[in-house]
This record gives sequence, structure tokens and C-alpha cells, in this order.
Amino acid sequence: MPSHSPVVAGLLPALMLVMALHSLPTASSAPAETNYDESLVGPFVLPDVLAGPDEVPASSEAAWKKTTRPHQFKLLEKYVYGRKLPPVPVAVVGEVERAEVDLGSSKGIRLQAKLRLGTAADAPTTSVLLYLPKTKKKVPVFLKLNFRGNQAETDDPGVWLPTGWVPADTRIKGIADNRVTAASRGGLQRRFPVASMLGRGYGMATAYCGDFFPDRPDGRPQSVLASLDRPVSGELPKDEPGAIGAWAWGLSRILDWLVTLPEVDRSKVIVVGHSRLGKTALWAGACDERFAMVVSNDSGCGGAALSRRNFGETLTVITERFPHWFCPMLAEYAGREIELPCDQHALLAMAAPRPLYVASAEEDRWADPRGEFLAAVAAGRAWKLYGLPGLGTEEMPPINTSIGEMIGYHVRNGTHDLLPYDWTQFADFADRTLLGKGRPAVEATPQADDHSKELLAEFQPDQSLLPAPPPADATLLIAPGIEPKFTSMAGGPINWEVEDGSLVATRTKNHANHIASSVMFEDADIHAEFMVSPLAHGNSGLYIHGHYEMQIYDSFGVENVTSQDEGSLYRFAEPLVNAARPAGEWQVYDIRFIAPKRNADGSLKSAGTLKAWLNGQLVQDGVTFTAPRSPYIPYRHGVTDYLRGVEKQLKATGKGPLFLQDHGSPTRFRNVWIRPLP
Ligand code: GTR
Repeated sequence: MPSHSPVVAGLLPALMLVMALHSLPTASSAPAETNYDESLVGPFVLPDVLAGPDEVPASSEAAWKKTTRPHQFKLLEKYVYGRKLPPVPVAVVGEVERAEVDLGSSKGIRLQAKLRLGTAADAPTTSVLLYLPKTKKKVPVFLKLNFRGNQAETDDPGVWLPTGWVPADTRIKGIADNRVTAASRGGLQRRFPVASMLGRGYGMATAYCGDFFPDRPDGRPQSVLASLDRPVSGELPKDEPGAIGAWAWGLSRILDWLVTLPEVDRSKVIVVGHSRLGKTALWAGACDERFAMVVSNDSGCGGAALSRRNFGETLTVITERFPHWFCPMLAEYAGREIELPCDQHALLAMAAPRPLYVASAEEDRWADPRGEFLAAVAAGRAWKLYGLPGLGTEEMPPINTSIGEMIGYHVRNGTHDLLPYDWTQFADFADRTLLGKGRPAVEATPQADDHSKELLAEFQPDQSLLPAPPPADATLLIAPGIEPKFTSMAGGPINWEVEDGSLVATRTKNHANHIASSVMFEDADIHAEFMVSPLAHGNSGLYIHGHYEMQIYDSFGVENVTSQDEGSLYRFAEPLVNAARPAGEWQVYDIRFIAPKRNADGSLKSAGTLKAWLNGQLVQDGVTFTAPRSPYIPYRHGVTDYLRGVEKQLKATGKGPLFLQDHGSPTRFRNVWIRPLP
């Protein structure tokens, strides 16, 4: 039972202006000290995203929901975004305006509604613009906030203009003295492709972020926070929400209205955001689990990118330039990111088990595409608790290649922007994950195939006699008179001691002196006799392929065995009974292991499964899995070049080794064999 945190350890100038980010700064106005050199990022350790208040990582979906997620959410509230704001009643002011609109190739419906947020006569309002395809079916809807008013998102002349303050913007027409005119219509329509998304069957909803918090450091008094009885001046509490908290709250209030519409599939509203509003979409998805899918586009620092990576925008810069976005506490961690009790992978993990999409742009180095990708990788552990696949890789995909199952990711070529390419990937991903179209992405309740079930049913090993006589066709790994068929983590000779014909786990400080069989197998029967020591709880294990750990532990007499006791598939499936013998006695495991199988396109063919007997009793009977189950695997912790090669080979051929685990206790092993199954 390991207990370590994982180490993650020339365009023309005019054209550039048009293409450039809607909000500065891009690289051009980045401070001189900004790091864009990957070799200077330096190592860092991420806080364990599965850790609960007692630092014990969640090992089950239930523990995540009950303890860990609330704990991680509280950290994000306290250190990054401020406290989640309470809901208020939402009412339509007057009538919802409905009109048929021509979308070129098809027709759609445009709805506009002014929503009052709260019951007071002077409660704040927002204007929501919603386009729906013409269909009798309820439709999924993408919802995003926008930067310059609904009219900038489309050239539809019927869209209402905002009357309040908007940020100055010389890159689109029609904004003067912080007010919009009709000339600003469609100025940002590339970011809101209504016709194509309606053509795909999605509704598109948007509202202006300034309705909730005008995006400027002194915007607080004009924000919704005043109406929620929050302080808007003077010294603020350290966990006081800012603009991102108010914007995220606004998205939830719009959702309150969307779910009342008969045309909208209330279980399929997707929250999307770009840049600062991408940070917001992620936080909205964390605060409100009614959002069915969460999409971050180029959200960068304080969004999807890991704060611990010194690359592009940093907490120092962002909290100085945009002190109003986050809670005051975050600024205290500027320059000491490694002390932050949470990092942004926790924000992404809040979306689990819903589908999450993270998009980056190659030239948007300010937002640190790699930091966004790595956060998505690290967040995947939350989906694993639900038996769901995350990104499925730790290698960044090539440019313009969308990857992932329940976590999607791409890095597009070009600069910081939200473009039709991004939308196509979001819709393809939503098609798969929410609508079940195309390649199935959800593997929540995998089944083993009939053949695997038959193989398990037949498996009745005789454990009455120890040492057990090996069957004639077994490959002996540890047996009298033979060199143990194991290598060190580096692929060299092992340094475990041999005592009376058995091999004794030799501990090292980092608990990573495991040994790996030199024999590789796919499906197999595994026999191992072992004796636990009372030292360090008798902690050890059999890591099948390095991915599934049958636990060895001093569990004798334990009344309520858990997924951390002997007989468990560690942190995944508790034993059916406690079959553990006392320390100092020989014990025996017989395991029939059937690996998950995938088709050439990566889709699942059949789930993996196993049956395990411990000391004459059945402890595992057909638990299924589709992806690695051990939270601590030798390919991460203590990894060597040799093991990287082993992992690669395992991915390519399905064949991998059996590891015997060093976890600080001198566990003895004898009479270990495997029989690869045909
Ligand atoms: C930048 C900021 C980024 C990003 C961007 C945007 O000025 O540094 O974090 O949010 O604005 O929202 O466009």
C-alpha cells in the first residue's frame, strides 16, 4: 500500500492586429522576465488531487464524492476563487422575445430574455441570447459568457445592445467611450458559430459578462455582489469572490432559466468559455454540477494551466493586473506557488465524472499549453475513481489533433482565440460523450466477455498443500535451484536477499525497490507464496502488469476489510472475506488475470477481470476494469528508462511483467510461478 504523492514532477502587422487576442496582454506585453523556455520550468510536485482533509487519498467514487471532492472544492474556494455565491430566484422581466431567424442554409429560433436575478425591484438583470435549431426534440445547449455584449457575437440585427459599460476595444468597430453602438454587431462572431452549431443540433446561448461584474479592478460596486450582500469596498475577506466568482454565479442563474425551457434538454447544458471566461467556465462547472459538460478554451493561468509551472503568465502578474478576478488570498501565493495547497488540476478534477474538454493554442504561450495539458493528465485520477477513462495518454498530441475519452484535449495551431476549429472539436466531443454518437467514449459499467467469464468460472486452484507443486506447464519465477526470473527497476540484477530459498523484499528509503519479472504475459494464472513480517504492516503486493495490485498486508483478524487490506485489488475492490493469515505464516495467492482488450482504434473490446484465491478462500470474483487501477504504479513512481520501455511494450503488445512490491516491509516470497493463458 504505497502512500506517496505522485511527482510530476511574418504576418502583416494589420492582420496580426485582427487575429490578436481580444484581450491583452499577449506575449508582446508580457513582462521581460516571462519564462518561455521549457528547460527552465524546473521540477515540481503537485498536491494530491485525491487527498481529503486527513490527506488520505480517496480510493473509491464514494469517498471522492463524500469527502475528497468537497475538501478540494473548499481549497479552491479559499485560495483561488473565493466562496461560492448562493443562488437567488430568477424571473423573466416582461416576455421572452421569440423570432424565427434565417441561418443561410437553415432556419432557427432566436430567444431573448431579460432575467432578474433576485427578488428586489432593483435586483441586477442580464440579457440572454439563445438560438435554437428548429426541431421538436429537446436540444443540448452550449452556454458561454461573452466579452463585449451579445451583439458582438453575431451580425443578427435583431440582437439587443447592452446599455452599460463595456471595456474599450479598438480591435472591433463600434465601441466608443465604453459604450457599444450597432456598428459593433458581429465584431466577435467568429467566436460564436451559430449556424454550424445549430446545424449539428445544438442550441447556442450567451450573455455579457459585464452584466455580473464589469471587468475592471474597480468594478465591484457595480457587480452583482452588492445585491448578494457582499462587501464591495474596503478590505475584503481573504476568501471573498471576485469577478470570476460573480461570472460563474451568473452562468448558473442563466442555467436556472434554460432548464425551464421546454425546447432545452436540461441534462445537456454545456458551459464553455474562452480565456478569462474559460477560467470562469471551469469554476462554474465546479460550483454547479448541473452543467453536463465543461469546456475551457485557452484559459491559461488561473484556469486550466498549472500554477506551479513557471511558464508564461504567472500568479504574480495575473494578481497584479487583475486583482478583481480572484479572491484576495491568491495574491499572497504570488511567487510561492509551490506552497499553494491546491493547483489547477483540482479545478479540472471538479468536472468529474462529467466530460471535460481543455483546448489550447500553439502560439498562446502566455496561457502555457503544456501546463494546461499536464493539468488535464493529472486530473484524470478523479475520473478513474468512477471507472472512466481520462485523456488516456501522458504525451501531448500533435497540433490539431483532438484526443481523449472523458477528458478531451487539443492544441490548435495559431494564437489565443476561440475559433470554428475549437467549436468543431467541442461538438464532436459532446456528440460522443453526451449524445452517444460515434465512437463510444463512456466505459462506466464494462462487462467481461463470455469467454473471460468461462475462464474465471473454471478457476478452482488447490491451495491445501504448501509449498504447492507447480503444474508441468508453469513458468517458475522463484523456485528452489533456479535464479529468480526478476530484474531490478533498472532492468539489472536484483538486490533482494535470498534466505532459505525464499526472496526477501529489501527496502529502500523511497519504497520503490520493486522487482519486475523478466517473463512477460498478457492473461495468466499467477501463483505466489508469501509470508508477511509484522514490520511496517507487512506491506507489499503483487502488481500485475504494474497496473493492478493484489494487496499483501498484515490484515489478520481485521474485522471490516477494506480495499487496502490483504485480498483486495488495492484501492479498487475490497476482498470478499478476510482470508489473511498471521504474520510469520506462509500464505498463498492464486490469481487468474485477464487483461482489458482494445480494438485497433483504441475502443474497448472487452473489460479486464480477475479471480483471486487467498489461503483457500475466494477473495475476488470477477471484478472488471478497463484501465490501470493502482494509484501508485512503477511506471511513475521510481520510474527508470528500462520501465519506460516495459510500459511502451505493454501498450503495444498487451504483455507486461509481474512486479513484487517493496513497501518497506521484509515480505518473503517463495514458489512463485505463472501460467500464461493461451
Ligand atoms: C489576459 C490575461 C489572461 C487571459 C486573457 C483574456 O490579459 O493575462 O489570463 O485571461 O487576458 O481573458 O483574454
